[in-house]
Amino acid sequence: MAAAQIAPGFSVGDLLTLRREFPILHQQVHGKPLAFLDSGASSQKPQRVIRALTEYYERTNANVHRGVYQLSEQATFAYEQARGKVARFIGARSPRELIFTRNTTEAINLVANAWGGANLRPGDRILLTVMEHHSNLVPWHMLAQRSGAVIDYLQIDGAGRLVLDDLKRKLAGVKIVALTHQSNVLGTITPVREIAAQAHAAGAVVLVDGAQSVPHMPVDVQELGIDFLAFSGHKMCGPTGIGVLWGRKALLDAMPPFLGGGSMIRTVTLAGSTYADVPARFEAGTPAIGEAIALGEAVDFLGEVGMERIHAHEQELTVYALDRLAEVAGLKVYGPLSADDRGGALSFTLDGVHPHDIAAVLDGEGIAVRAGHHCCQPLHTLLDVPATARASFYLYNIPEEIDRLAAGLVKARKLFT
Ligand code: 7TS
Repeated sequence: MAAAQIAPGFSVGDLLTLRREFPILHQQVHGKPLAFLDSGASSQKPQRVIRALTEYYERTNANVHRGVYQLSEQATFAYEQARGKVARFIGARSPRELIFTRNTTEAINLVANAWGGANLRPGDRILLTVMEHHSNLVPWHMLAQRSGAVIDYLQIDGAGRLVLDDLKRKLAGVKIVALTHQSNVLGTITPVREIAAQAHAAGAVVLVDGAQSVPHMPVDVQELGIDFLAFSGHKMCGPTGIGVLWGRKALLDAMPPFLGGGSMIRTVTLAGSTYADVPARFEAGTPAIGEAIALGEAVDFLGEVGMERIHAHEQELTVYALDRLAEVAGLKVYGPLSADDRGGALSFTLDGVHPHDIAAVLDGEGIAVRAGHHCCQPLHTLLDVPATARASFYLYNIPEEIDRLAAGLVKARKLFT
């Protein structure tokens, strides 16, 4: 997206107000103010989301879809209301297209098992990209092993962008394309709409891993023209233990169940079972009720702040961080070096300093970053580094935290070289 097209980010006043809503941010770590730069792993939660969770347990807690008593009806109403809020947030046609899962990982496993099990035959092809998180690789590896399907990968160029020259050829015989919308390592935003259109023309369905996009930019499933979208509540100001699979209704309706048990059946006899309609068919057992309700509160919050503004703010931070990090001697950033087609996950290495040592020195400065392979081992093999350090931004981060990051990196380099 060109800078001119995006809404302006936040004013200093907006940011101060926003930050006040996140109680965890206002603490000292090792005697320094916390600079939380690891929202790519899990975001912090505003007070109103924490309150929604505790209020559920204090006032409404009861199992859903079973009791006729008032509390159970209230819990069911709130749970289904949350489904509606999240569905609207991503532009779904109906809340019935939205399945609550534990996280992105479970949502992708659901599709690989239920859709993949029913649709893939030996020799069918699955198309992924080399920059996928393990949760969008391993379920397909497992499916390929079970079904005899074959996996191919879209490659990346030196700047970390997908190579699409040979997309048409790679799509031949492909039944499903599964790709990330935003890389959790490189920050690359992928051209999902273009890939989905070509994939559909080739007869494939498209699953998008939205774990790093839905929290950070406006995502509309109709506009993207995709078939499945997976994302996690905990990365978008919601609680852990709640995630989402959105799917086109016709595809979901045709899919057999993934997990079996209570709540997902129509009838059970000793001879066998028949299954409920979607979404109940895919929500076996007692769901994460309070967490779903609190995720509903999180999307209300994000919607009120405005996803365009959140994206614009993160782009401003990313431009600033790319500038500041370029001043650090020996530092190499991976992924696109312009903010136009990247989000605010910045992975880097520092000559002579192991990424874990970078993270430890920064921790001493009160700065939280992640180090490691970020669940993207194949990508790190390709980049020819065992690990990187990563700073990732969200709506509550401020430029001063990036100044502290740059200073911390200079200090780490001095300590270790
Ligand atoms: N896909 C992407 C692109 C991710 O970044 C992550 C988590 C997942 C899937 C899995 O999400 P989960 O909620 O099911 O665990 N990424 C990270 C990360 O980058 N650091 O910690 C978790």
